[in-house]
Amino acid sequence: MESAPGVLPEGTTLSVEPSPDGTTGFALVQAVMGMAKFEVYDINLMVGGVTIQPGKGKVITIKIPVPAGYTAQFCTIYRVETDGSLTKMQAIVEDGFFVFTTEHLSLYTFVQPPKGDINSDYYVNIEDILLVRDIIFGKPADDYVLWAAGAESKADVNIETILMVRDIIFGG
Ligand SMILES: [Ca+2]
Repeated sequence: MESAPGVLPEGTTLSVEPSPDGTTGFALVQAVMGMAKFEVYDINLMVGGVTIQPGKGKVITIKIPVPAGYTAQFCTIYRVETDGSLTKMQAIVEDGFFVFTTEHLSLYTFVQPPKGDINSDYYVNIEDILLVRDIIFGKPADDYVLWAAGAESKADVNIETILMVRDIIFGG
């Protein structure tokens, strides 16, 4: 955590607690994240055991280590609002950390699309197969698309890719 001098009271510490499967926070995210892989964290500022907010207009920088098994560049960080909706955060990846700024601390989640999810909507379905077909027929593929397709280069996106996505759809 970083903040400009004077933004936070003396003795403020940052608490980052995982919200595992079975918690309300986890269930909120699970309800909207489809087939994606995600982690949920409860991030709070504490002074003397009491949770505080930075306060209006006071921005702090949060750094969370990228956990094992995640490809950071293809993850998105969201703040989980009290109504269960998600707000996308502008985050960067720096030295193995997700780094983002916020004025409000609560639950945060970082989400990685499932393999085969070519259009990055967190589900693998027929739309993704149609996109693979489009790429085979010449549509460009960026780094994310190649990752989701399990391909090294655009030349590796072929009928095998379609069969792979099909297997994912059918639980393969
Ligand atoms: Ca998809």
